[in-house]
Amino acid sequence: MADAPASRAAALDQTRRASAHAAADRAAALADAARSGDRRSLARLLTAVENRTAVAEHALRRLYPLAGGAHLVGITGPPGAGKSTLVAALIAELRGAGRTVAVVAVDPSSPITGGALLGDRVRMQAYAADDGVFIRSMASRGHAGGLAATSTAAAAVLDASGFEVVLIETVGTGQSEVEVAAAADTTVVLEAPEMGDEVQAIKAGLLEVADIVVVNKGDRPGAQRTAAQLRAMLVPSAGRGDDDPARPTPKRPEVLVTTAVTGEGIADLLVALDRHRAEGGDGVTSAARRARAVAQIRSVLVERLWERLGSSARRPVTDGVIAAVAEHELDPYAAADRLLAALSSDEPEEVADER
Ligand SMILES: Nc1nc2c(ncn2[C@@H]2O[C@H](COP(=O)(O)OP(=O)(O)O)[C@@H](O)[C@H]2O)c(=O)[nH]1
Ligand SMILES: [Mg+2]
Repeated sequence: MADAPASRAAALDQTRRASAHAAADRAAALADAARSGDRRSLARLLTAVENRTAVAEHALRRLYPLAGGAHLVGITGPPGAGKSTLVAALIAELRGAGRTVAVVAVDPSSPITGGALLGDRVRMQAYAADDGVFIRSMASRGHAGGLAATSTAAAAVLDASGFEVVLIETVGTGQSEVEVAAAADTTVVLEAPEMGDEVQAIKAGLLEVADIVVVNKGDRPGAQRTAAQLRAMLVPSAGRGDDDPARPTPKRPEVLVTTAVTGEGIADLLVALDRHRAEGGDGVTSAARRARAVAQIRSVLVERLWERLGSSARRPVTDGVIAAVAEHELDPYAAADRLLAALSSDEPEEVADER
């Protein structure tokens, strides 16, 4: 690319600028339509977010300042614990109270599988005629931090589109609890009774991120006992890690029992959710929002830096450094230092491409 004739480079730049303009125009149209209630535009925006397109970036730039009003609730836990059933019950409870709700179901393990979508289609049908409900499955595309980035961006779009509550449903895989917590104001960790030794295994993850722990399948034997064990276990312990600023400070979570299939305990869960948001006030909410801001900026920064390092002007240097690390001639720390130094030194800035 570096040795393309100047005229060709100029033509490429022009094409790139034209397509950036087209993306910005399309993003503005979609974002405005989504905000005025057009569900097809909203769905298209979320597809753009999922695919991390230029349209998504332009739309987020427009929508982010209009978001911030919704209560973002993360719902995570192992497969089969009853997350989807609980989400359906919460939707019913919220709608009963006249509140609007959007759901983003993110499955890090199976990007857009028929199964996940089928389940959503069934859930969607119940609310097909209800403008106060929007449900959407998304993949996280396996990026590092992709789950948090995708969930956060999708939640911002839904928030700006006027939904009062945004439920982010994710399969618990250890890391995903942490990631969903990064995207939510309030994180609910779901467990089923009869876990036995698993209680120990989930302990660390729970302590890190749960604002509310729900033992679902309250109709099964052992549910109350599991809840009691969890309450005993979740006593706050001293000196737990605040070494990572991107993680919310651990709190002592409330433990509730629900039976999602019958709706029992769901009203109490909604009360607990509202209380967490209200009590948290500036404290909890702003800590969560600050952590989210850090995570978002960090992910965009890394992307931007990597993009700049791959520009035609810098490509040869970047490729050389990558090759040197691959050959073990250079360690990755020295490589990063060298690339950063190259970025901040004499190199010409890129032609502004209005991204
Ligand atoms: N007995 C009982 N079964 C439940 C309850 N909630 C969900 N289930 C069932 O547990 C299974 C898994 O539920 P699902 O919501 O798909 O779990 P997810 O994988 O966490 O989303 C389904 O067969 C549900 O009908 C409950 O409260 N009691
Ligand atoms: Mg599910």
